[in-house]
Amino acid sequence: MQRRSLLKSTAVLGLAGGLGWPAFAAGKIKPGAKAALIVVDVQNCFLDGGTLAVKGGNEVIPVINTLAPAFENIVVTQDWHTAGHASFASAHDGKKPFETAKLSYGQQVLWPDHCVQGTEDAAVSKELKVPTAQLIIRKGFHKDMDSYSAFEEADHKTATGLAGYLKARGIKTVFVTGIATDFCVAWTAMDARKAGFQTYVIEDATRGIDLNGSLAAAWKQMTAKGVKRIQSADIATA
Ligand code: VGL
Ligand code: ZN
Repeated sequence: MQRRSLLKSTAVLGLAGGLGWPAFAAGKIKPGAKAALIVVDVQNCFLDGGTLAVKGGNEVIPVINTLAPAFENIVVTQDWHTAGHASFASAHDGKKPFETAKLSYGQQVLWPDHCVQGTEDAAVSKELKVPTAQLIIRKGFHKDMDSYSAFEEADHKTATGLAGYLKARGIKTVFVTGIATDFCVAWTAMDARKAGFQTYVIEDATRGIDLNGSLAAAWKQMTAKGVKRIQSADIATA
């Protein structure tokens, strides 16, 4: 039934196009009232000059700024660590950044000190233009636990409340953008699927860290979980 009505509406759209209507949504995804844009960690720490700068990170900003007006619902996330956080190599004797350590909830990649609460490094980039964003989710603020995902912390138990917020507002579909593709974007997208949302990652609106092949691995895992990989040009923007 759903498929048949989809076919029908496609035919109508095709006809409308032929009659000279604007190429409105032709082959493009038009996010409606039930869709939300999630902008992950576009913070100074992950941008040029930041404590954990991601190559090309700044390039996501104009892409997200162009997408934002097409969304009625926008959520921004912020990596928000305590000083001396367990995800920092500096908190573990003899460990260097990008090595791993076994913590209570499993293996943890150890990072340079980054995104410490209240610092300019942790601020959302001033270049990011998402004036209609209604919610900022801060994560990674428990000293002994990391949280790549905007939905749940690394123990896969402690919820941030984002799923409930989105569901209470009737959101069915999320579009994930930001930094880093292979960590916070991927974990957020996979948890969005787990929470029952239709989930897209807009690839050119993300950049990855790519630690030992982590970027390709993340895409493989995301795809296996039903996350759809699209480009910003696939979205109908004004
Ligand atoms: C992130 C590493 C450490 C991310 C956050 O935003 O992807 N990556 N903390
Ligand atoms: Zn972090």
